[in-house]
Amino acid sequence: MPHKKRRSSVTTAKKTAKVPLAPAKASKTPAPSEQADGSPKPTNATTPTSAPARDDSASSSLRCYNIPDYRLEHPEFRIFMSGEGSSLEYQVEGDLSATAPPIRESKYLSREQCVAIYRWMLLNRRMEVALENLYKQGKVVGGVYFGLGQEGCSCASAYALGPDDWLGPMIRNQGAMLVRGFSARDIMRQYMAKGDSPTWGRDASSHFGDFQRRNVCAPISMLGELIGVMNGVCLGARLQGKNVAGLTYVGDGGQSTGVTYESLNFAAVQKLGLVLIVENNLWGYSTPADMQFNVKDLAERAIAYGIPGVIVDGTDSCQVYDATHEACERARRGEGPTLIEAKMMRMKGHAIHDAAQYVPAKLLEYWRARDPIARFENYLRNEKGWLTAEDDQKLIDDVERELEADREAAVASPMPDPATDKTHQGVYCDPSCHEIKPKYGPIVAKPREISSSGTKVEEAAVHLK
Ligand SMILES: Cc1ncc(C[n+]2csc(CCOP(=O)(O)OP(=O)(O)O)c2C)c(N)n1
Ligand SMILES: [Mg+2]
Repeated sequence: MPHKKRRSSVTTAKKTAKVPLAPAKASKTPAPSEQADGSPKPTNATTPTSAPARDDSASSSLRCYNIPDYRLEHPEFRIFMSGEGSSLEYQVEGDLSATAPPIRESKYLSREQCVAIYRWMLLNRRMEVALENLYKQGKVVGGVYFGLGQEGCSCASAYALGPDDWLGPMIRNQGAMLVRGFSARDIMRQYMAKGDSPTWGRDASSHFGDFQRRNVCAPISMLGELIGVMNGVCLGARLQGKNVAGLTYVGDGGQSTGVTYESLNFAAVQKLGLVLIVENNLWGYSTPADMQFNVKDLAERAIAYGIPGVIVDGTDSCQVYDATHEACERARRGEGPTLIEAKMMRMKGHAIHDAAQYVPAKLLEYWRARDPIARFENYLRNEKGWLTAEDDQKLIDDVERELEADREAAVASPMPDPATDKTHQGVYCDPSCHEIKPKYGPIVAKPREISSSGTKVEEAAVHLK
């Protein structure tokens, strides 16, 4: 058995190295992160024994894994604790002087699509500013979570989904909710626990979805749990004869939970269409990434599951879109899950109650210069010439107008009235609540192909019969 296991790992390694992600077509001169042929430089490759010092059996079993890295810069810094007692603080060490890199040209996005993503990002940010103000006015019930600095990741990834695909957002992915069809009005009503909010005032935060029209699973606060739910969505669709992409997110902290491992492993073995974006925003509450895990890049963990992993700059919408698009295509072809590590920075505290004074100022400054919206705006206006100053202003004004109308409507919405609201009495579904039926067609159970190891693997439904 050990022999068999080793052989299958080698196969996996080869597959991992062949992730069908290619560099942007417009990059004629290799960027610092690229090799001469334009392909992204793999990071952290474990070198095989092509030129071993000693050709013994141990060295000949060494394998090589590549993680494509689409970033145009590779910041090297470390956050560590210094001092003691009341003077304990985090410090950052490394080169933080580099100017922000350009946006990487997308292989897929048209001018109209880029402008559309830019608009979603603007709406995402402006809505969160409005939410912060509503909170300060005492109108929000509970807390508010922000995705400041992560709008490119949320919006561009959700933009890559097709109508039959599914989204499982987490608390910072309000931009993804907007892209998937919820309005800012819905989100603001939800935070204010209004009677006409998506959960009719039963939840005062971001725990809502829509599995009938928008294919959105509600966020689950227990970190990593949503991955298993998205697995179920993908498996369910497949049993109905359709491969769909199920996009969800986990943080740099959440990625270390046991359920994340279990769910990713299950997705890998069953070749489910899971697209997992690991949002490495450098902080899990007040714990810096450097104190949470020991690998250099979280995408490396994909190797252990035997699935493709890829690194993108989470503040570059084009990179996020391209990687997510290719992962979704792979999912729809039934080829299995992909792990995308998006590197960026959480630019506010964990939630509104957290002033994040523990974050070194220099680090904030560094990432502020990598603001996803300002950089994308510069790309559209100055690098591509796709947006004139006038059109940009019109678009911003339009977003402001839409948001103001939504904010007013949300504030004017009534609070729930349990005495008069007879329709939405319960918190939980009961059999009369709604019909649960297959979405894509009748259940079909097909035997899956024979795996390379010769074992015949069959669909779960066969076992359920
Ligand atoms: C299983 C589990 N453990 C702990 C928590 C409490 N908790 C909520 S958010 C959070 C930090 C999450 O950090 P990260 O995963 O990096 O996501 P980010 O907030 O940075 O987006 C923790 C520890 C939880 N919700 N679930
Ligand atoms: Mg985090």
